[in-house]
Amino acid sequence: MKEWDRLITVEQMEEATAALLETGKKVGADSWQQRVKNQTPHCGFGEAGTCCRICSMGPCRITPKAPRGICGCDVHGIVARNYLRFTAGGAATHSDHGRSIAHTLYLAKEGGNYQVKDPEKLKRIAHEWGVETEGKDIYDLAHEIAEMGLMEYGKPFGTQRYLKRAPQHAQDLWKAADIEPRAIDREVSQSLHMTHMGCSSLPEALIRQSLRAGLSDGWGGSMMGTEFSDILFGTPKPVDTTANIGVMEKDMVNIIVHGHDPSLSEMIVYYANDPEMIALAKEQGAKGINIAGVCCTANEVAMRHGIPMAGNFLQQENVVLTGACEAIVVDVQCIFPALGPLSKCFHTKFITTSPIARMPDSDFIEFHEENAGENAKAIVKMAIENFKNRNQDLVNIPQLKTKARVGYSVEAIKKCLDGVTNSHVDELGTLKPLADVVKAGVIRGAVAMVGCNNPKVRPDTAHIELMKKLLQNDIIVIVSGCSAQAAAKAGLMDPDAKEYCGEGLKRVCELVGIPPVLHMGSCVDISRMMVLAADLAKDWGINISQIPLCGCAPEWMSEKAVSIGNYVVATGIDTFLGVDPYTKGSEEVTQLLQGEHGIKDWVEANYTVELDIEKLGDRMIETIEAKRKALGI
Ligand code: MSK
Repeated sequence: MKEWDRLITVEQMEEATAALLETGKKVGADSWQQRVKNQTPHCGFGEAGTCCRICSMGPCRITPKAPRGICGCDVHGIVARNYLRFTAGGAATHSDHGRSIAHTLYLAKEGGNYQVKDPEKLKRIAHEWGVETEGKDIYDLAHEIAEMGLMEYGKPFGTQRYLKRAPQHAQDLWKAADIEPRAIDREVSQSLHMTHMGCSSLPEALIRQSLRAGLSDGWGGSMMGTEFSDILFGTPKPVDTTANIGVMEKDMVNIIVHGHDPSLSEMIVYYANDPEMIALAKEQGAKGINIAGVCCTANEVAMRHGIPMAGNFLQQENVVLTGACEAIVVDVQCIFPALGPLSKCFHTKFITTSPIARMPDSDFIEFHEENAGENAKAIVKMAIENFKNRNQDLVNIPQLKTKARVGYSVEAIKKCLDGVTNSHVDELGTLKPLADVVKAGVIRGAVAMVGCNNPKVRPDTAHIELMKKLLQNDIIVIVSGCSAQAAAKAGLMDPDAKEYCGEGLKRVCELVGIPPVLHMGSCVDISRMMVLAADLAKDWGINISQIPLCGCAPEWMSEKAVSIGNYVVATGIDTFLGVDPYTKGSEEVTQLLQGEHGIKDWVEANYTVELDIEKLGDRMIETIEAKRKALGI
C-alpha cells in the first residue's frame, strides 16, 4: 500500500488557514474560529434536544426535577418535535431550491437567458410522467413539464411522481409505513402543524412524519432540482478541474460564486467568458477573470464547466482572507452572515442576489430569471472594476492546489461502465457490471459520503480519514456537497489516487478510468445517489437495504442534512453520523432512530451516531461485510 504522499493533508490546510487568520488579525477581522470559542460551552439542553420554545409559556427545559413542560409534554415528545422541526426546515429549503429551478425551466426560451441543454433528459422525464412528446416544440414541452413539476409542491391528491423510480419493494414499505410523501409543501406544512403546541407529542408519529418530510425532499423537491438543472444546464459528465484555496489567481480578477442555485452561477460563468468582460479586466491591469466556487455552487459549476473549487463550508472566510477576492457572489443557503463585516475589512464586494438570503453589509442585486443576463453582467463588471482597489500588501494565496475529476451523474457512471464492458442495453445503460464486481468481492461495497463541515469536528479530518480507510478496504466512495470538496481539496478525486486503494478497487479504477472517490454533485444531487441505489437494486434483483452500501455524514451541521439523513434511511440505506442530531436527551427517540425495532422495522435501515471517527469507519465496514454475508457473497 502506498503512503498518502501526494495528498494535501489537513495539517497543511490548517497551516494555510493560520497564515490567513494572521492577515485577518492585521485588519481586525472576526473569524469562525474565534466565534466558536465565544460560543463554547454550548447549552446542554439545546445539545440534548430537551429545550422546548414552541409556545410562549416556556421556554421549558427538562430535568429530573422538572420532567415535563408546562403543557405536560415529556422529554420524548419534546425531542421528537424538535427533530421533526429540524427536518422540516431542511426539506423546505432543498425543495424551495428545486421549485426555483422549476420556475427557471418554465421561463426557458429559445435564445433566452436560460435554454434547454439536455432535451433528451427532458423527453425521458416526459415519458416517465406519461406526457406525449411527439411533434411537440421542445420549449412547449419544457414548460409543460416545469408546470407539472411545480404542481408536485401543492397538489391536493396523490403522492410524489418520482417515487415510482424506486424498486417496488421500497414503494411497498413506504405505503405500509404510511410515509409516502404527498405534496411537498404539504409535508413541510404538516410537520409544522404536528409540532404546534397542543398537537403531536407521540414520538413514533413525529418520527414517522420526519421520514415522510425527508422523502418529500429526496424523492420530491431535491430530485426536481437535480433533474431540471440537468435539463437546463446539461447532465454532468466527467471533467477535470482543480481544487483548494490555491485556485485563486494572483494576477486575475477573482470572482467567487457561493451558495446553491446554478441559475445564478451559470450566468456569472457565462459573462466571465464574455470577450468584452475579459478585455475590460485587462484594461484594469488583470490578466483575466478567474471564477471559483465555494460550497455546493462550486460543485454545480465544477461538474458542468470544470470551474475550480476554492473550498467548502468552513473555507468560505478563507477566500476573502486571501486579500485577492474581488467579489463573493452568493444566492441561498450555507452563507455565513460573517462575510458582510469580513468583506468590509478588505476590498471585497459581498454581493447578495436572493430575497431569500438578505444580509447586512452586502450589495444586494436581485436576481430574476428575466433579468439574469443583465444582472450577471453588472456583477462581473463590478468585480472587475474592484480589481484596482486590491491592497497588494494583504494578498496571500496559499499554494495548495489539487487535480480533481468531477461530474459523475448516474448517466455518466453507466456510460463509464458501458465503455468497459460493452454491456449497453438501451440509451439508459445498466449497473449490472457494478453489481458483478461487488458480487465478486473485487469491490466490497460503497459508501455515500455527504454533508458539511462542523467546527465540532476538526474540519475535513473525518471526511478525509474515513475516505482513506474505506478506499484501503476496497470500498468505493461516492460523494456530494462539502464532503465532495473535502475529497477534492485533499486530492482524492485525482484519478492517480487509485494508488492508495486496496488491490480490487485499484483494478476497477484502472479499468474504468475513474478516481476512487466519485463526485456526484451538490446537496440536492444526493437524489442522484437515490436513483443510483434504486437502479442498482433493480439491475441486481435485490432490495436497496440488501446492497452493501452505507450513507455517511461525518461532519454535518445543517437542517438540510437532517432531512437528507431521513430520506437516505427511509430509502433503505443504513446511515452513519459523526455529529449528534440533538436527540440524545430521549432514550425513546434514540431507540426509534438507532435501535433494532424502530424505523428499522419500517424501512429496513436505521442510524448509527458515533462521534469517534475511527469507530464510525469500523462500523460502516462491519455493516458492509454483514450485508455481503447475508447475500452469501
Ligand atoms: S453546501 S448543507 S455546508 S454540504 Fe450544500 Fe456544504 Fe452542508 Fe451547505
